[in-house]
Amino acid sequence: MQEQFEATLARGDRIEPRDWMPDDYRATLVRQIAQHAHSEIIGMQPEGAWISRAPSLRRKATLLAKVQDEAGHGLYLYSAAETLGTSRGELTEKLLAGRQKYSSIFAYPTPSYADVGTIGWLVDGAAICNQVPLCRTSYGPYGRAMIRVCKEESFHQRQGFELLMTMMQGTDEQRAMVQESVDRFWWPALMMFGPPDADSPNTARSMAWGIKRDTNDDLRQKFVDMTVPQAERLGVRLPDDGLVWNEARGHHDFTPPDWDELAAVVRGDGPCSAERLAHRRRAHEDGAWVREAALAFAARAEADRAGEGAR
Ligand code: FAQ
Repeated sequence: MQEQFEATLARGDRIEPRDWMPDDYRATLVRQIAQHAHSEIIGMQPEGAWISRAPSLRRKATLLAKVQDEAGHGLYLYSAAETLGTSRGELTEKLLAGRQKYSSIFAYPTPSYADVGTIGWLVDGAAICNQVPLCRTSYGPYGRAMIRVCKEESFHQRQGFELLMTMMQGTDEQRAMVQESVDRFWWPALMMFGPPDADSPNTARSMAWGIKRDTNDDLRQKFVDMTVPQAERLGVRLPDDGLVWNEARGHHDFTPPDWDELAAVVRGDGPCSAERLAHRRRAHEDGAWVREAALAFAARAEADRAGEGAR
């Protein structure tokens, strides 16, 4: 069985739910997919806070649609995790108990409306860099979920860029709002890719299994290279004096973010960590009656079907 698993990976074929897989491969996938799903759901909060205060009907409708898309991404991902023998309820309980994580980026506040644009541009931009290679991940249901997620994330990134471009063409005050927001989000966006490769306990094994296709540092570099010309086009400054084009490397050099800060946020000590989990817990409790009603409806439908079968 182990040989068959390895041969499938060596051929570049996908592992499917019914295939044999090593326990560690399964556990790693559940960990990563669950963390990813939780990020999408918790990630609805920072931007969702602006739905009621969006400055126009068009901006409100766009933001509503984007936040709903994130909910959809969470659902595809929980479904992908369920094919590995776990349930969405179980994963949610682990998140609420602090036993599973969500992306560090969502532990930061969104005090300014410009943050809606910055999240679209930088956070969805980083998500695209990280997730496009995951369309080729070795586990079938995860890779297939990623295809639609990435298409929608590209659209989200464009909407963020367009929002910021509109503000940059506005008043001095609006331009200052954009710059202030970019100054706050730049470093946390770099942290989204995880710790440096040398300090990443999971990367080597996840790469060998084809779960991850690129290392954290390679994806971070790709993000920086992609973002610099976009920042120039927008007319914002990325807040790093060490950010320069390195001709010999064919890449931009840049200052690494504060890794101690990432470690603290990952531990659950981010500026909004407690608030995000408390909000998620409240929403889960408030939704209990919906889950109970859906289960009762399903049980009733099942009983009706069984009754019809017996007649
Ligand atoms: N935040 O050994 P590694 C989105 C943890 S995009 C929190 O390098 P790995 C879209 C890591 O889990 C965001 N924890 O780990 C959106 C591990 O801890 P563990 C979601 C982090 O897995 C946009 C430990 O540190 N995207 O939601 C972070 O090989 C706008 C050691 O790290 C994904 O989840 C972090 N930044 O690589 C939504 C993408 N970094 O579990 C709304 C899929 C590391 O051993 C609005 N995930 N950790 O206890 C991945 O690609 C990988 O899991 C990485 C981490 C790259 C995040």
